[in-house]
Amino acid sequence: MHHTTLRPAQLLLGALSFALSMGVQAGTTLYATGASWFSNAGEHTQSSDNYAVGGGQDGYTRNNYFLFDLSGVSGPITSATLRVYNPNAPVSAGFPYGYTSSDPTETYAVFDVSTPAADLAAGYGIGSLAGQAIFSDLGSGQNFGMTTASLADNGKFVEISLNASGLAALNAAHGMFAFGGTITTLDNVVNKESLFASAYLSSVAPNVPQLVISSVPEPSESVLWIAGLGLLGLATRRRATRAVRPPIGELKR
Ligand SMILES: [Ca+2]
Ligand SMILES: [Ca+2]
Repeated sequence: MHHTTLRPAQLLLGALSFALSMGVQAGTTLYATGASWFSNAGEHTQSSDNYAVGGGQDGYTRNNYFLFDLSGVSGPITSATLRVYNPNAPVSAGFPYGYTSSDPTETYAVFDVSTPAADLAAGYGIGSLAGQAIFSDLGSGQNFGMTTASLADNGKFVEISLNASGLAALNAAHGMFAFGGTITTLDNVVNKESLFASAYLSSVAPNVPQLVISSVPEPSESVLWIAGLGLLGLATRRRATRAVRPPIGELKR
């Protein structure tokens, strides 16, 4: 009959390992719900989800953005990586794609965005002052991280590990959250110095840009876990005591 005393102990072990795997550090991957670019002339095509960034042969410079829905994230985020797919094929024959620069590397930096999500989605024509202000917002302010990109990144995810400012901003956010992006190593020549060329949010599946986060559970969840483990421990001890103690009838004999 010793298996009846073993079972609560096994339950306790199971609960412990579950708590360790699930509760202490949970990993979540969020997929971008929006992405696009604004040019330095203030242009933004409302329906476009092309997230190319940098200098183009048309003489315009582009900053991009990525939108994520954080409403399902609970608990403090302890680390986060923005992963953005960089194509290795043109969207149409002859189009530039991925990393296109005469320089061996370019630096891509991620910034805070103070523009509301609804304004990021709206359309703006060339010369729009509102569009130009958004272009500036996407490439300035608080830096959240940066990375060096090269031809070797074509056909891969470019990864930007978020710094303390980025984590603080994520933890302060509720609902929709936007990252702005810019190439900080552009020269002053009209040429191609771009990243994510030919990249469209709607056509890069299954390589949709993503935010991979690690978070700890809410304090209330932790308390529940500890309380649950305590109750299991108590049950284990009670059963063990009951099994060891002989029946009352036997004691009288
Ligand atoms: Ca900004
Ligand atoms: Ca450059």
